[in-house]
Amino acid sequence: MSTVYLGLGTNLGDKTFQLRTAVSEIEKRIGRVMTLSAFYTTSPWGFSSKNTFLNAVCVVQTTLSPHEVLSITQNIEINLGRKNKSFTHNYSDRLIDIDILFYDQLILDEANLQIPHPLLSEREFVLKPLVEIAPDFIHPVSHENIRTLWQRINKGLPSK
Ligand code: PH2
Ligand code: MG
Ligand code: MG
Repeated sequence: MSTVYLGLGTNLGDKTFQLRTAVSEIEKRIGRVMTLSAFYTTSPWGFSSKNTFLNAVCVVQTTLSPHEVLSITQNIEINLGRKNKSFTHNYSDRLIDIDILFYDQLILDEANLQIPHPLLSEREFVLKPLVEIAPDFIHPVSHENIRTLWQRINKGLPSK
């Protein structure tokens, strides 16, 4: 059994409904959702939009491999109506986005899947819900815990 940390975000439609539906699909198809953060209203990061985001993270116990988790999260995104996928920093408004943040202490660097998520240490919208539910989790690359990453970004200091 492995533990996967998923980041969820939406800035279109009924955002609370989108996040709740995504979590229930994750529970049905990926594994038991052990912890779910609060839903945080956040400003668009890395692009400009008039639509604010609702973000959350959850911790899931799964027997699936990272690639199986990826293909199911992508299928859930499509089922929830996602049309436009962003490629490298060309972000756009979306009904739902589900990102793999961590998978145990695994480090994976492949063209279609990087774990840990390469930008998570720079993203307040990820670290804020993550520090709520997993402050002591150690980032397998930087070896710092989530609380430390959160404090750095919260003080406006650059991520290492
Ligand atoms: N996701 C992005 C880019 N920018 N900003 C916020 N606030 N929340 C997100 O989930 C988000 C973003 C790329 O997936
Ligand atoms: Mg994303
Ligand atoms: Mg994504």
